[in-house]
Amino acid sequence: SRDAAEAPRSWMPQPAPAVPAGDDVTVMRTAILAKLAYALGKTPATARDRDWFVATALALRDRAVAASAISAGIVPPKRVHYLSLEFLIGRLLSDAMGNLGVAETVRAALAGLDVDLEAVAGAEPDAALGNGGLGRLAACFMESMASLAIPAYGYGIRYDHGLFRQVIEDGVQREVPETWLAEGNPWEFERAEAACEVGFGGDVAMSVQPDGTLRRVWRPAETVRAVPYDTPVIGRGAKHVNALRLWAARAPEAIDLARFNAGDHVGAVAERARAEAISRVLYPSDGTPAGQELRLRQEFFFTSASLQDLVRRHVAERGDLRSLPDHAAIQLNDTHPAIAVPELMRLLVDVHGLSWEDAWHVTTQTLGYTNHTLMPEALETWPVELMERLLPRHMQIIYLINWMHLEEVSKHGSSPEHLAEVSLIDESHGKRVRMGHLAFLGARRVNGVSALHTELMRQTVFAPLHALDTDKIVNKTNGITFRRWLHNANPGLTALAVEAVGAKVLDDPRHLEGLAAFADDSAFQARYAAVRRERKEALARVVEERTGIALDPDALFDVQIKRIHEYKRQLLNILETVALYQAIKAEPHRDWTPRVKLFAGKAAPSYHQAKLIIRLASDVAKRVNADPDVAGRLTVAFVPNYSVSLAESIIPAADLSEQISTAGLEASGTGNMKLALNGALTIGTLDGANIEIKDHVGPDNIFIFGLDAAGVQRVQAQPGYASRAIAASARLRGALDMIAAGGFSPGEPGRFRPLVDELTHGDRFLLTADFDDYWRAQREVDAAWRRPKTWWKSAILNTARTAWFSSDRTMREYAEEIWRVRVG
Ligand code: B1N
Repeated sequence: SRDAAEAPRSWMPQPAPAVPAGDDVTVMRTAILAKLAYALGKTPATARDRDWFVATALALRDRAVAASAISAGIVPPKRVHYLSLEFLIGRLLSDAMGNLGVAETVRAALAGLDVDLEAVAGAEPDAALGNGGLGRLAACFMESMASLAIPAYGYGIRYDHGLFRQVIEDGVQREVPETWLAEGNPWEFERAEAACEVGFGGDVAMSVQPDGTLRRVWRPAETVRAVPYDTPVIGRGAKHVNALRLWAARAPEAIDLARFNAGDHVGAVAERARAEAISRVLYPSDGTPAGQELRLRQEFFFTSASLQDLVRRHVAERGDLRSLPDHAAIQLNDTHPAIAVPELMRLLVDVHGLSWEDAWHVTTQTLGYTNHTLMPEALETWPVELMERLLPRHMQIIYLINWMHLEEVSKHGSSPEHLAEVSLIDESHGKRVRMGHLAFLGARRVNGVSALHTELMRQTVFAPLHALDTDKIVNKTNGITFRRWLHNANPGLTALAVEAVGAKVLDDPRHLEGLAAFADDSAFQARYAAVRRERKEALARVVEERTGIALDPDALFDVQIKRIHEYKRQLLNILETVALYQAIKAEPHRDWTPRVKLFAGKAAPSYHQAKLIIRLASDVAKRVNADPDVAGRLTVAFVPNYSVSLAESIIPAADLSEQISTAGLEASGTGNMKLALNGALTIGTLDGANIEIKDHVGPDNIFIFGLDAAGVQRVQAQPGYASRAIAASARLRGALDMIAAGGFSPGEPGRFRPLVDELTHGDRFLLTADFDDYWRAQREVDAAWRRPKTWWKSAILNTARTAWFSSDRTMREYAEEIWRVRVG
């Protein structure tokens, strides 16, 4: 950061004029200096990188507001409302500059002040309001909707603390609170005037209406104020701007004055602490249910506030709520906002007086539900007892929906077993509300996130409900925004693509296909490889800074970056690493392909096996990196604190992308798309979107191994497969034995016992079944790397043929088939 004690510069006294004048760069510089002076109260001499960031962000926000239809009071024909408990947006500066088309202007404006744009951009904290793929998907969708000019609100929670910061100490993950708001947030507008009240608890009473009819009214015991904060989401070319509206929880009364005056200074603010706890922290669970009352309070809090907000807007703009489906689509990102089904019914029936039938029609014509996982332990259910206590009126509505639903199903003659399967209430282990079923019944369309996942939804978890309405489940394969994951994260590759196929590729990624014509061209290959090389050198600097491990940019960079989860099988990758280490030591003079294995990802704090996998990766790295026998051939690093911004530096530098989940368990994956787009070749199973990536890039340009989803089901039906697989593979045994014998934990030989035990007794995720074929595929990778002409051809073809994975394509499909909203 800059030295505050530096001598004043000649340009320092220059006041920030109110009216911009001069060329673009001068105007921008003036705007930034004005923010620095009048919004921050700083001078260039006292400004830190962080202050320059805030000043720049504020100057850009002005332009976003100027471009916004919302500020212009335009009422679009129909809006999308994307409800998500997570928005993993990361940093916003380069998105904003890119989409406003001012990146070079800002760079020059700052350079003229002797300020480096990279340093300023690096001072922005990541908004880590999500765990992984689900939250990042919501962020990509928001960017694409703005770029496609789809009028939309994103609705979520403004967590004070996003996903924890991961510190690795002696291989052990420690979680440290994350404080992205500590120095304020220049992108957002607080809109205290638009606050809503959200109730909890209490009872349900009857009230006589003026016309003599009876209505049920919920009388909550407790209310929490939801205060919205809007962040502008700027579309490409700033032709359209949407809002991400995040709710903060506040107590209705800041302080209990009577208690305070009676001397109870802590008790006077206890209520407030309880209310505000709702938006305090993001749950760090990813794919595992957080069975906590606070989690249910978070879910209802943001869902209710969002529905109240959009209902209020509709009434103001259109009057009659029966026309809601014509003007609003509401998308539920997983079941976290599934309480929207009874909450919308309550608002329509109890508050606005619609008949049950009209309200049910409005609800089921407005809601859509996206499922992101079929793993049984990740499917949300809430105890009926908890729901009755926290949301008594909603529980009544759920019972009524269920009663009508079961009546309807029974008409066609149904067995008790069938009724139990389709019921909203699971009675197998205490009474619990099945949130997936609730969302399914309340939605007009239910979608999966890849072709395979959608097919498995129809065949497994949702099969009984699917049979009742076979048009309801549709597929919408995930996508990623190319503006962030190619244009901003990899400007070198983007410049090369523009040079080769023209600037039109920036507006329509389908033009990337034109790169295929250059795939064989050695001059083009050399330039493509040079871009990669430069990114690898930059990544090597980052990794050395964070871990002390030096990487050789000439080696193959093999990366597995994602949440740590047993089904994602980081352990399979580590086992292969150990086997490779042993093989190199056994034959040190063979011409091994030099490889760097990079791991990064967070484990849920209470997920012990996942934390042990991190520890094993770190311990393996320690031994391998210290062994001169393998030096220059194998290097292993676990890079701490994986985040959106770390992903932005790893992805452009990756040669090989590890997508090795047990087939049938990764709903889609989106890191797989980012890496393929940036030209990393995939080694992967036929799972999630890997299958569609293979279809697009072609089988010669991807390394597929292992069981497919059907094969997994077959093997899982054969008890004892793990011991047979281990017995059959000397290589696997060698790796397992070395780990079990303390080869990587000499001071504590039993350290990895739980991992070894899981593999030898049970092996839920079939690592043992896939190991040998994975090894085979990895040696194919080695051989391919030693044929640079074909390697780079494949890499270029990956970039050329992954245009379909743009989230613009995904959003167009949602707009047309789910939301029925016009694009542009
Ligand atoms: O959603 C992503 C997919 O690409 C991934 O394959 C999928 O694993 C991921 C509970 C989840 N599924 N379920 C979650 C996250 C947080 C939580 O509290 C579940 N995340 C996914 C986008 O479709």
